[in-house]
Amino acid sequence: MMKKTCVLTVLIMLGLLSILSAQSEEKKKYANPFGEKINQQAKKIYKNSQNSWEADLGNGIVLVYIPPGDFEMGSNENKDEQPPHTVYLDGYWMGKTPVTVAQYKKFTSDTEDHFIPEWVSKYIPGDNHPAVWVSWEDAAAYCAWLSEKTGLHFKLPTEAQWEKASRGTDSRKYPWGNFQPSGKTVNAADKQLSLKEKAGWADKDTDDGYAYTAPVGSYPDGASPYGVLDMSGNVWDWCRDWFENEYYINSPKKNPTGPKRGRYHVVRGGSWNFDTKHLRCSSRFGIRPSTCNYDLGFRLCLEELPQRHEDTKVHKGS
Ligand SMILES: [Ca+2]
Ligand SMILES: [Ca+2]
Repeated sequence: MMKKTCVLTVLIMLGLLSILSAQSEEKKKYANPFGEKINQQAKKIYKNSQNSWEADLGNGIVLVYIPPGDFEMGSNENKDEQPPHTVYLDGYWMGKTPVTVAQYKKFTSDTEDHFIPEWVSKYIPGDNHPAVWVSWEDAAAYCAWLSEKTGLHFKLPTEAQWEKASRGTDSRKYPWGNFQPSGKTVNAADKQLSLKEKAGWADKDTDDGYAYTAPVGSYPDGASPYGVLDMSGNVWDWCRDWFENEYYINSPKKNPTGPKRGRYHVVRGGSWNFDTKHLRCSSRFGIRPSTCNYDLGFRLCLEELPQRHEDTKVHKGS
């Protein structure tokens, strides 16, 4: 009997040891240059197909790392996008997709507030669709709530962070490049919408498969240079900044955060209910912060920096 107990104890000890060593192997596998907080919170951190770091926080929340450096912001296409100018941004993490209905529901049930009205489900028929009917205040409250839950400091992206995550550093017109939008790259106002609604602005020659919102991440061919999805189309994304037409004339060249005050907050990227002109990466628009709409959602941003610059360099090539 005594012998059996001993054998059993040894077996249990061996089992525990193998679990512990597997865990440390797992940690090694995902060795990365990022801060302790995000490493603790992330289920895993890995390189995506565009060779960008991606952090999976669970519950479908995936962030893509946008490395520090310059990019060209703005364009000559519209007055409010002029002049095109070089902007430097520190590194940051951008939500790979808009916040989903499932993720947002955890917040509404926890806070017993900020509910999406039932009738809006026509536009968001599943939990993996983007949350809509979310005001700027609701979106900011979600970020504060998630920050409290995770200990990570989530915010809405600035307009500059949004644009860099969308177009990268080569001044491209759309997240996927310079060729015109198609039914494979983006959910915009297309044939499907014109079949359901009187939408004269819809492009009847394009079929992206969805009249209203599409499940997030449905258009991998429309990914940005970093692998961020749904930047153009699907839903508009709220940004942190106030909107001002002439902001770029005197905006800071490093980490701009928008005008000090305003009446409208920036929204970016167009949606299922808009034609292709707002799908350009540099296209800008402003909406009152209390506005809710069935094609307006948001995505997360996290300004969690790498621990040391040297670490980033080492791991970039790995
Ligand atoms: Ca569509
Ligand atoms: Ca979008």
